[in-house]
Amino acid sequence: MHVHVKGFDSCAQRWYQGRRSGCFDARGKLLRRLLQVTFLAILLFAGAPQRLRAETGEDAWLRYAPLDQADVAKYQSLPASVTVLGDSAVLSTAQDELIRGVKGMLGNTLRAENGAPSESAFVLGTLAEIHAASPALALSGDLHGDGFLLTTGRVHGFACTIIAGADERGVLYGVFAFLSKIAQNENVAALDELQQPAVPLRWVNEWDNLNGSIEHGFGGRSIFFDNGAVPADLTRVGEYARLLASVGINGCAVNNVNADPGALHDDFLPQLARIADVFRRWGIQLAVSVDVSSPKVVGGLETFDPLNPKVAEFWRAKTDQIYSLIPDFGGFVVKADSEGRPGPSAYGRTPADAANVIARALKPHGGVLFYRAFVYDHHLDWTNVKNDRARAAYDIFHPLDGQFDDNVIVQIKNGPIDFQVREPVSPLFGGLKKTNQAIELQIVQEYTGQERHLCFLVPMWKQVLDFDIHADGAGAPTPVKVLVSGKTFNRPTGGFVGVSNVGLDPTWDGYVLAMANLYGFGRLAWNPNLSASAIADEWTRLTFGNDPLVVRTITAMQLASWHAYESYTGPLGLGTLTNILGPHYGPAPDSAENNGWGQWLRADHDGIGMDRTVATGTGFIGQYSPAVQKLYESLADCPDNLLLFFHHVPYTYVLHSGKTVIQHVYDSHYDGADAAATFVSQWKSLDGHVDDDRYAAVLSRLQYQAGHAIVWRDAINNWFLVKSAIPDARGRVGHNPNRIEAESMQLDGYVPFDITPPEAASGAKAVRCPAPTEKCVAKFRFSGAAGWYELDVEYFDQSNGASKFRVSVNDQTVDRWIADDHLPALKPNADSSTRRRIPGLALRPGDEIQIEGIPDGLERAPLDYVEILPRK
Ligand code: GCW
Repeated sequence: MHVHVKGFDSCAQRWYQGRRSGCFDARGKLLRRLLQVTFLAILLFAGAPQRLRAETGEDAWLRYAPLDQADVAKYQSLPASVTVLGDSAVLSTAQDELIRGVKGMLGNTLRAENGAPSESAFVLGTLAEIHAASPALALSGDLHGDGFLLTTGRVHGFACTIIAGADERGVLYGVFAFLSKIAQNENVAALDELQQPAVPLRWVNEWDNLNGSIEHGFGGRSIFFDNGAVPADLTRVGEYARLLASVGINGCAVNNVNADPGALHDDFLPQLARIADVFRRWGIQLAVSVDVSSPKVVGGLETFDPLNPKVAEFWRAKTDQIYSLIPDFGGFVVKADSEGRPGPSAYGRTPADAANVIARALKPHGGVLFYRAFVYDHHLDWTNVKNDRARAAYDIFHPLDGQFDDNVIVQIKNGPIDFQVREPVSPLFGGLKKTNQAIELQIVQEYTGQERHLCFLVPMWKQVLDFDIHADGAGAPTPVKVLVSGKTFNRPTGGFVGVSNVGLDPTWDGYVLAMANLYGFGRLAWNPNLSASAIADEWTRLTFGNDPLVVRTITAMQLASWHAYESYTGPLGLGTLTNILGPHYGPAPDSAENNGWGQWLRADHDGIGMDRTVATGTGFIGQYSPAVQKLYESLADCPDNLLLFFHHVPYTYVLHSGKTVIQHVYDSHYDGADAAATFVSQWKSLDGHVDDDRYAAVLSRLQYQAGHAIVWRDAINNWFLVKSAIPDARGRVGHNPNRIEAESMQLDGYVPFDITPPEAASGAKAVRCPAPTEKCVAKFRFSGAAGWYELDVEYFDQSNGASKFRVSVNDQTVDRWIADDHLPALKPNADSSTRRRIPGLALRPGDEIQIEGIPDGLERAPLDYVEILPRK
């Protein structure tokens, strides 16, 4: 049952022209409508199988929503009690969780017991405890790591459902897996299932600053820190730990890798210990990012040279101090010699020197050190065509292979640049054979739409994980997913690290649909052999229920989303063509060129792409094994989707697909923007099948995305048109017959101005109020045929003001709104460009359409264009 209540918006926004009475009228109407709707709802709800509760997204995939009566029946033979063998915080969490889940979904409260069962029961315990309690029970002994076993058997003579773990965490994971089956309506009667995690270390990193902000966090402020301290209320931390544990995450580094040395101050450590206390019962180890200059900055030494004995002593004493407060502390994460961070190069030392001195302090306690391979020079000389940032990680770390202690893990981003929409696999995965390695994936969508665009990253991660990098020469296949487990070269450890960056927002990351990425990360870290579609399907069922239409539709949208995003941002391996010097959000391809950051496109009038070949380019391809080199070195073999990452070609170069590069760019941008528009209609088909709140929140994000995909499409295509001077064979680029540019309207108060970069606005110009003023007006006469139309107003919504807009037709107000979407921009550009759609307007030739803007703060009610299309 889904009920729309319209009217709130217009009511809330009426105040600004003293139109209180209008608001009051609207409220009266609203009240009447609410009454009607309630009456209708009562009628319809009578006998309805299931109510759709209002949801915020806070429960994510752990909703434990009541099952339909028919489905509840399926689980009637489950035991009525749950007993725990053993006594620990994690085990009692497991017991509580089982009770909570069963109660939520089936409506029954299980009896909580301890010790050997005295009736048919759920029996929870480690394998060792279960063996001890019931030696006759033959359970599969091959359980290790954090693995678990779900089975049935007789314990003390009673028929029991057994959830056994290799360790206590395994028991908790087993409980979550069992509950997930019920939530997905699966049969649990004759269970016999053993699951083992693929890798031992399954961590997330949070880029939270101690002041409470988050570097590239899109879900509000930090749950861990506020104003330099760990807050008193850690409720959300506990809830987050629960979410993480439910997908098998066992470690979390809570502070930004751009680490504030203050995290190691004596008076801060007890605060961190409070977070660890919350994590502990969920089996999550706290970890901390550290700045390698801490011996100097925190310890007061005159040096942080890793080979100086005093520096070693600092790390030993500091680490001992941490373990005295946090006995199960996980370890440290280090970013050094990267993007301005201090590092061992200051003393002519290597990353291995810097890593080992800290790792040796952790070793006696069983802690680990993740040393990030994201080390590169961001002052590269761009005039030297042999320079290549992509080479950096391999050039620096490969020669050190074998020099890292065995509790050091080199943490490698999936690609050689930086979490772009598509990159080849980092060659470093194949370049370390005597060193532990972990893959770093970015769950938060920094370069992939910042939780405003739908972009399900699991399909991308799957391609990376399944990629055979041929690290073993002629030996067996060595896909990345196996390399990072440590199994290929018999390393003691390895893992997955996901950059998560959740915040206080009820949705955690800012967007209900984006939580599929956090879920998917955990599931892949546990089992990288799961398919993207299986993960999307699971996540959808757990997040929205088992309605087949919902499952089918959302799964399809998720699976299509990465390709769509890639198509309208940066196809052919160019990377996300975003503003790399700004918020990494909207289009601004020139920002990549002619600076030291090394994300060059090498675009000129004739062609585009980085030549990374061994034969004529930077030699980056030579960092791969011969089999992979063969895949990329020749134009004949190189796949289209990475062509411009590896090769510089003319715009007229013909792809394997038969299209020229330039026409592919044009077409893919139109196709991608069209795909984004279909997400809106797909989602609309779920009206009434998804609870109102999440339905509305997602719809508004998807509508925004559809508009911003057009901003991307037009900006990138215009940029290519200007560079190449080759027109779109299909005549679309630069021709928008239904568009009326603001600068061509009749302006009263508004003045035209040039947008930078020019491709960020239609026609490179927009209009704005010149200074703080009461209002500005832009108007024009409609010249089309009479009929129903939809009218799009493209304007700029900066975060430094909340301008008001009003649209009228022949003096009749047809829409008004306030521009306060908090987009990541202080200027009118492609980051702030956004769309207001007025869906159904009856227009006749000669109608006067007027847009009125009232500036606010530094936002001067900027306006780009109006587009009028026949109503669909
Ligand atoms: O891409 C860059 C991000 C930085 C980040 C860095 C890294 C934490 O823009 O914000 O710093 O990657 O991964 O270290």
